[in-house]
Amino acid sequence: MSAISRKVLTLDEFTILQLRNFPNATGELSGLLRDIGLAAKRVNVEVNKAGLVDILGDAGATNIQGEDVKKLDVFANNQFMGVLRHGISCAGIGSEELDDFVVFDDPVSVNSKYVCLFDPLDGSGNIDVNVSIGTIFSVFRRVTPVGTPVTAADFLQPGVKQVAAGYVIYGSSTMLVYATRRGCNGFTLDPSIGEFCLSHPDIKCPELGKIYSVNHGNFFQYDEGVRKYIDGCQRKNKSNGGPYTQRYIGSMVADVHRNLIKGGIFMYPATQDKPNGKLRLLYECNPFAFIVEVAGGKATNGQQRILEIVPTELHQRSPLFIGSKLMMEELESHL
Ligand code: AHM
Ligand code: MG
Repeated sequence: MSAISRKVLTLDEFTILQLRNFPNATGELSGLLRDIGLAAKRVNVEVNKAGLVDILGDAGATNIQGEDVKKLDVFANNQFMGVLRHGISCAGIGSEELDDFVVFDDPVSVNSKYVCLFDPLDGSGNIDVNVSIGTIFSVFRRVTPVGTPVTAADFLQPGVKQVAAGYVIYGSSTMLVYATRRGCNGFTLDPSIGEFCLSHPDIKCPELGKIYSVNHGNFFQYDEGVRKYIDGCQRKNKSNGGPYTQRYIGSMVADVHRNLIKGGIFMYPATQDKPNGKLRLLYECNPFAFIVEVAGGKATNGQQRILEIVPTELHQRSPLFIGSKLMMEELESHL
């Protein structure tokens, strides 16, 4: 093996290498991913010292959805918004933490062709207890003309139109995983050089896994079909290799990441209390649906492919079933 082929690729090197295959590409998407990687590194530093400094705990406000906002959520939101605003690849953003989308209308940003939606710090209920949390992002090509301020139409596109989607997991090590139509790749942060390095090339979700992830506390609030499927997960079944193992961290990024690598199914169904489920379509369901589909899995709301839902609101919620292809097909036969 030559010295070059042994070399570990950084996130920047990898995106530039991809770019070389497209002579007409402008490099804007690479720039966007570099900006996101930078914000992720800054957030990672704060997440790592969350127990030490007074950044831990409630910021004392509630977000648009009436949920407590933790200080680190605010910090993460500001970091991602800041790098994208000051970068040259993003014309506007939507965030879980902001009531409305934000237009970047300075002369440079207004000429960018992408908009970005993100959940800056998902699983924030886990911050206080040192459990993995994450950032989720979704990138669309705008539908309004370049050079004009972005509008709601740029953000309310169905997930199939995503150009890229990804997540960062702040865990035992910090990883950035992103997918484009060409594949899904994972990068682990090497703290000694402060770079994300390609560690999981061309991720494929196993067709069948042994893990199911769901909040069992809500079991009696789920529809009959969902309850039947969950019941089946706990029984010996030669055709599906059951019984499965139940794993539920309560951080979607960590739960779906594990299932993506090991094979499994993650569910956040509708409940009596939450008839549309809990998770947000635009910055939680859509990006993961895109990533998991690129990796060979499936994602639905129980009736429809997640990526085909046409959104009507920035913060709309959706039930979510996502994971290994054969497990999803078995679930669908119950719904
Ligand atoms: P958040 O965006 O307020 O952090 O909520 C999203 C999180 C997901 O990461 C996780 O899968 C889910 O909420 C867990 O919810 P529950 O505690 O109801 O099972
Ligand atoms: Mg969140």
